[in-house]
Amino acid sequence: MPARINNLISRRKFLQLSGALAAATAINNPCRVLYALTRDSGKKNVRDIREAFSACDMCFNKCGLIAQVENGVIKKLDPNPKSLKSKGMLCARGNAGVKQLYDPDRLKYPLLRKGARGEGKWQRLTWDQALDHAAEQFDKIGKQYTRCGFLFMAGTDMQSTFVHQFAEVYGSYNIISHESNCLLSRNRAFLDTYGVMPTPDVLNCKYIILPGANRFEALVTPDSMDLMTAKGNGCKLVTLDPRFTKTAALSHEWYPIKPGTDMAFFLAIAHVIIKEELYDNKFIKEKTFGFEELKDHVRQYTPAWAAKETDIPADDIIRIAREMAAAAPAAMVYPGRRSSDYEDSTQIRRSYAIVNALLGNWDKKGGLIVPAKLKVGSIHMEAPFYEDNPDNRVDAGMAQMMFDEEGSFKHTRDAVIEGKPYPIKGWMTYKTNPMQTGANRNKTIEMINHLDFMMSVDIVMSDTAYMADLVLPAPSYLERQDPLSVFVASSTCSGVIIRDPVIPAMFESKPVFWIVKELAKRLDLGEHFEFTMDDFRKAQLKDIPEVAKALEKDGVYNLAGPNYGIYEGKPFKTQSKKIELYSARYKDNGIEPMPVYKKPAMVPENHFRIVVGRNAYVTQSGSTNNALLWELQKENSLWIHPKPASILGIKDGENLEVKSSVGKVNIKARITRETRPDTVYMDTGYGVLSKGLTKIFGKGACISEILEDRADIISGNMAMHETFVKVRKA
Ligand SMILES: Nc1nc2c(c(=O)[nH]1)N[C@H]1C(S)=C(S)[C@@H](COP(=O)(O)OP(=O)(O)OC[C@H]3O[C@@H](n4cnc5c(=O)[nH]c(N)nc54)[C@H](O)[C@@H]3O)O[C@H]1N2
Ligand SMILES: Nc1nc2c(c(=O)[nH]1)N[C@H]1C(S)=C(S)[C@@H](COP(=O)(O)OP(=O)(O)OC[C@H]3O[C@@H](n4cnc5c(=O)[nH]c(N)nc54)[C@H](O)[C@@H]3O)O[C@H]1N2
Ligand code: SF4
Ligand SMILES: [Mo]
Repeated sequence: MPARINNLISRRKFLQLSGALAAATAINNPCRVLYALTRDSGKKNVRDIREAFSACDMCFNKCGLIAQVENGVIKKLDPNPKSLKSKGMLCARGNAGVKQLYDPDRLKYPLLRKGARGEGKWQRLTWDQALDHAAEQFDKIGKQYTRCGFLFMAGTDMQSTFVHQFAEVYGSYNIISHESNCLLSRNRAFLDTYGVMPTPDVLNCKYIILPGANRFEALVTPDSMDLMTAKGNGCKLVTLDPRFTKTAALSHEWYPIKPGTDMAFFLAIAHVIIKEELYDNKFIKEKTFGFEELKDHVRQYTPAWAAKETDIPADDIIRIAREMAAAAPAAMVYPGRRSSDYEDSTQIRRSYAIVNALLGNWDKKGGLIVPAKLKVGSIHMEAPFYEDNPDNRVDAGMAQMMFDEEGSFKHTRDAVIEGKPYPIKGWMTYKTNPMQTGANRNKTIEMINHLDFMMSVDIVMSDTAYMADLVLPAPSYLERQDPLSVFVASSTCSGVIIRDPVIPAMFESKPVFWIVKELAKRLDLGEHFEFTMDDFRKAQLKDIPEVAKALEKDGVYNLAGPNYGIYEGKPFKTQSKKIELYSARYKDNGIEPMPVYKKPAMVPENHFRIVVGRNAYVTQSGSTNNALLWELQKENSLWIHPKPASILGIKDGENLEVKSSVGKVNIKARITRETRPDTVYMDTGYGVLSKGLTKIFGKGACISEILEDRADIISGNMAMHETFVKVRKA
């Protein structure tokens, strides 16, 4: 069917499905959408066409886009070629943004839970009723349990900063982001080695090892784009992944490494580089700390030993070490992104950081760099002091070196369940879905059952919203004005991107900035939010007026370098003022100063290790119900290798039961050689509880239901690859 006809049909279907939508639109935004739709299907010659800049929000990358608007309806999203970060790319999910906007499943007005939690019975409220009710709960919980008795959790978003500011003026230190389920152990490792989190200059690199970094499916711009260009320019790509991902398929070499053994591989690489003196002596002397200790330490980690641990032949390890050293400094171990995998993930990532240091790629073209970043302003906010508050966050001290500003979802959830060190009875979530993305779903349910009040701000009835007491509808990114987003990307640029409403907010949806302002007023804290979004943006641009012009003209501002050599002569922000191969600070904190390899637990007989990952058309848990993306995959399945499948008598497509120590799910088998025989896999975002997600409800299984909630010991990052499951025919 031609795309245009298909579009018209689906728009009509959308209108039928959503009578409430039409009514709400008519109230909010003088019939524009309805009017435009009627005009469009009839008199095609009366057309009001315009284009508007925005930033994609189908994942955190914020690729630049240009929306095509016809008679008030967004028809299509195109890439903004001026964005150097996204380099003229809008991925499948980015293109599907229109279906997120016009999704009949969108939340339309505030809803109050009726009946039991998770029963799915709701009462429609006006905004005044909803905000009065919420303010009452905030007040009550603050008085009864101190202000820290309220927990705040906001996902990746330009407006998340206002949720954090609201938490601070309300008086709670218990603020967590999604990051303790994502990349904190990676950040910990690189910060503790280099004093800053570097950016990989993928574009100019000649040799890249991608350890479980699935850049051609788990898209990170510009790295995903640069990787392709670099490959075209002769860069060698080596992927280590227990699964044959698209990245593995596009790499020169793929090793299905035994899960949990990457540190053995990199310690052996370090062994070869040091033993064969393949490093830059001057660099090591001037810029690193603890080389002699490292030399002694890695002597034991021979390639022959690592081969047995990793299932990667010793000869290949030796060859890769030599090839990398020959390409250095334009060679790197890609730092990767999600590191919520093992209990020693910080130390695993330290081993990547150390090999990078041995390659001498710091601050060099094709190496690890720290691009110049724009200094944007903000509106200063003085938070009141609440005398009765406890001394610390509820999860304080539960990991050896937690990031105070991020905390740990895993440890916070445990603390809420135990009521220790003090009770938490309220929870606000904004644009995050821990019911799907926090390992061990039953524990999240248990946590919620310990609360007096839970409030969720989302665009659809996510599983997390489904469990809440009060659900508030938010506008999508195409209907909102956000603060400016300042980003640092790769070598090519850092910059600023702007997001203004392309069309007015539909239904009764309200941005979280407005929500927290209204709550603050009701809690006598209104004085802290006496500014508009325009005021906020003006403050951001105070010292960089040139940016405003570019944003107006191009929708994005790109800051060209300098990107290399900017660290020359500067001390590293570490204890020794150098790159720490050896960390005395770790030693002082009772942590191994250099990564010490510990064999991962053996997969018990008749069991598999289950790992987490992504494909190119799903963003974590958030887009499986998107009409366009859903067409690409309607449910998930369990990837299982033909060998164990045949032993278990499992046929392709057959129904399975997958059981771990914390839960069990039913899911269809996908028999494939694209995973190791000892490792199974399923996509995230299926097996939902929410009946409000009409396309995927009842489809597939929820991986978080069976993932054990272990944590990285150092950072408190969730560790999701430590789970073993038993698989049998259902
Ligand atoms: N099982 C499993 N767990 C994981 C991961 C995994 O792959 N599998 N990945 C981990 C990683 S790397 C990360 S980053 C985290 C991410 O975990 P989350 O922060 O939970 O991210 P999403 O799953 O994308 O959920 C985003 C939520 O925001 C809602 N939303 C989308 N757009 C808007 C909007 O404009 N406004 C509002 N108010 N809401 C919106 C969506 O409906 C959805 O409920 O999960 C981690 N946990
Ligand atoms: N399409 C798409 N793009 C995305 C996202 C998305 O959800 N969808 N999410 C964004 C976010 S928030 C993030 S954090 C990034 C995540 O980006 P990545 O970290 O690159 O992605 P993942 O797919 O989570 O994971 C890693 C890979 O590690 C493999 N793996 C499992 N165990 C091991 C092991 O022990 N060793 C090795 N070497 N590999 C292992 C898995 O099979 C998987 O393919 O992607 C971002 N981009
Ligand atoms: S990578 Fe795709 S989904 Fe993410 S911001 Fe860019 S276009 Fe949007
Ligand atoms: Mo992430």
